[in-house]
Amino acid sequence: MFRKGVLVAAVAMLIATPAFAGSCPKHMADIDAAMKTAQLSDADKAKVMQLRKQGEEQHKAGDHGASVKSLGEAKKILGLN
Ligand SMILES: [Cu+2]
Repeated sequence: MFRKGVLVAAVAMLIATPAFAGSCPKHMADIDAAMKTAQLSDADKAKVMQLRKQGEEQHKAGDHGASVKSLGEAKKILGLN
């Protein structure tokens, strides 16, 4: 029973982790694509770039929850989400 539980946990992590970690680069790509055509004030543009940078750093540090939150805020300014 113990071994089966470990196996189930390991498989669940294998499935869940890449999917979760993988959503950050997708958000970054969405932001980069939207920035090319975005009609934003300089202040909003700076805010988006700041959040985009912060999100990337959080992602690289393994803090994907914070990263998704920062990138989500950037996307909100861009009118995405
Ligand atoms: Cu991430």
